Parts: sequence; C-alpha cells; structure tokens
Amino acid sequence: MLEQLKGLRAQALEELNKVGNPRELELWRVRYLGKKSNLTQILRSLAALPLEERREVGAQANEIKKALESSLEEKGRLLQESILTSPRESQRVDITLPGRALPTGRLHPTTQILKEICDIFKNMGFQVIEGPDVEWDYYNFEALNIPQHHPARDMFATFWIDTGMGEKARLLRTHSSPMQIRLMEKERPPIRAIVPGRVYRYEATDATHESMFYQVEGLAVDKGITLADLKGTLFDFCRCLFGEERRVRFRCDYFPFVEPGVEVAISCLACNGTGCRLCGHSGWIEILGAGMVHPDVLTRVDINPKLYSGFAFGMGVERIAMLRYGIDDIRLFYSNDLRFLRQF
Ligand code: FA5
Repeated sequence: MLEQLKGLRAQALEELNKVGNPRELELWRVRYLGKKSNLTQILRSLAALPLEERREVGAQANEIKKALESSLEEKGRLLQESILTSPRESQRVDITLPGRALPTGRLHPTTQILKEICDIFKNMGFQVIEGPDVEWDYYNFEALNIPQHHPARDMFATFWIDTGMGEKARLLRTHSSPMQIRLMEKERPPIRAIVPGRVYRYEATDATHESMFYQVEGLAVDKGITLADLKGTLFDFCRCLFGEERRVRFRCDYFPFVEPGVEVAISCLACNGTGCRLCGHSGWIEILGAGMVHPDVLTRVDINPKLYSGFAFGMGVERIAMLRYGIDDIRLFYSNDLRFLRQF
C-alpha cells in the first residue's frame, strides 16, 4: 500500500503540471482528492489494517493528502494570475496590422468663411459681438427708419412669431442691422464692431437665395467718418478675401437706415463676368449692402449726428463662400449632403 501511495503522489503531481485551465484543474481535484479517488479509498480502509501498518500508511496518506491540497491551491492561484495578465488568443492585438483611419469631422464651409471674415475685420480693429435671432419689431424695423406700413418692409419678407396676443411685435430677424441699434444703445463712440449671425426671410429659394442664411453686420461710429472710409474698408476686405484680381463694383442703393446707401458686388466666379445662371446673366454677384448711418438713426440712440458720423454694412456670408469656393447653388449649404460637405 505504501508503494501504491508513492506512485499515486508522483502521478498526481505529474498530471497537475499539465493542467492548463480551471476546468482541467477541477477534473484533477475530483480524480485525486474527490470522494471516489484512490487516496480517499485508502484513508477509509485504514480501520481494517493491523495497528502497525495503519499507523504507517495513515501518516503517509495524510501527508500526501496535505501535499496534494497545497499543490492544488498553488496551481489555482497561478492559473488565476495568468488569466488576468495574458489576453486570450481572440483578444490579442496584432500590432503589425496597419491602423484604421478614423473619419475626421471638419468645419462647415459657412463656419470656415465666417472665421476668415471675422479675422480680417479683427485685424482692422473691429470687435466681434453677437445678438439675438428672435427680435422685436422695434429693432428690426422701427428704429431703423422703417415704421409700420413703410414700403421698405416689403424688402424683408418676415417670419412673425405668434405671441398669442394677435399683435406683430416679435419676429425672426430679417437682417443683422438691428444690432446697430442695440450696440449704439449700449456703447458711446468710438464704436467699431462686427456682428456675425443667422437671419431669416420668408421667401422662395433659388440658386442665390435661402430662407435662412448668415450675415455679418459692420458698424463704425466716430468723429469725422466719411464714405471714403467705408469704401476703403470694404475694398480692403474684398482684396484680402478674393485677391487683387477679382473685380469689385461699388454703386448706389437704397436702405432707409443709411444715407447715402450703396451695394457691393463681385465679378461672378462661374462666368468671370460674362453672364451665367448663377449671376442671373449680369456678370456680378451682390455680396453686401452698406452706407453712412442715417442721422435720424443716430439721434434715436442719443448720438449727436452733428458731432458724429458712421458707416454700416451687412454682408451675405453664403454668397461670399460661393464666390470663394466656386459653389453654384446656395441650397447646397444646408441640405446636409455629405458629398458636398466633405469637399471643404
Ligand atoms: C440688408 O440686409 C441690409 N441690412 C444690409 C445693410 C446693412 C445695408 C447696413 C446698409 C447698412 P440686403 O437685403 O441687400 O440688405 O442683404 C444683404 C446681403 O445679404 C445681400 O447683399 C446678399 O449678399 C445677402 N442676402 C440677401 N438675401 C439673401 C438670401 N435670401 N439668401 C442669401 N443671401 C442673401
């Protein structure tokens, strides 16, 4: 029996060496330490042995049992450690594989051109501020010399906001010019600021008209500001954005809140001024309206027009982006077509 015990120990330890996972370890435990294992059978049969043999075999069997139990415990600990530290085959990372390119986001063409426009004016000393999209009739029209029933209201087809009280007082701003009033109400000259933001018009869309688009308003008020300052500022701006080659047209226009009023157009990029669908066969694309701030507007915000004068302008941002990037339809900007957006 002593020989059998020796062999059993050697075999058990040899097999334990080959165990590679917790499942195999459990099978090993049942085989060598379980109720039906040879070792347990030997321990149970001790009572039937003569006293001398019982002592010797009993001591030996118990020693082997203890040794196998501690080997089992040690092996369990080692297996657990290796599971935690070495990833399974399926989880292993092949560091020799080339990396997968992640799709990167990019700025919308409107955002890109807005940033460029703001940078040009910041370099000229203009501060950048923002204002509300939902506006009062007073700021959008009244304070800009466009009272109720003034025909100029037809220039700005308006989205009115239903206040539930039946009156037309709140609206989605139709242009960025209301910010001229808000600015001059708060600040005293010298003022030099631009205001980028969304504006809304209730009108049919076509290649150069959207119902929601961006404008950048500009305002400069100080002593001695003249139309020459306005012209110089806008020509400089056009040169910075479009380069020396592009032709710039500066001619009279009418806006009730400026006197005199002007509009600036750029020679069409698609046809180079010969006339096409994009420019309505005129060869020019209008990018902004401007003028000298009307004395009545200055008076309304308590700025003395005898002492101060100023210029203002409002430019269409998408129209500028169209000229800059050669886009021939403004409706592409907000149709969320990734094939279009990925080009910028
Ligand atoms: C105005 O909105 C005036 N507030 C501009 C102004 C400001 C004049 C300060 C004098 C002093 P106008 O409606 O022309 O003007 O619009 C200005 C620019 O916005 C246009 O030159 C054009 O570039 C752009 N624009 C106008 N309507 C649309 C439209 N539906 N879709 C896209 N861009 C437009």
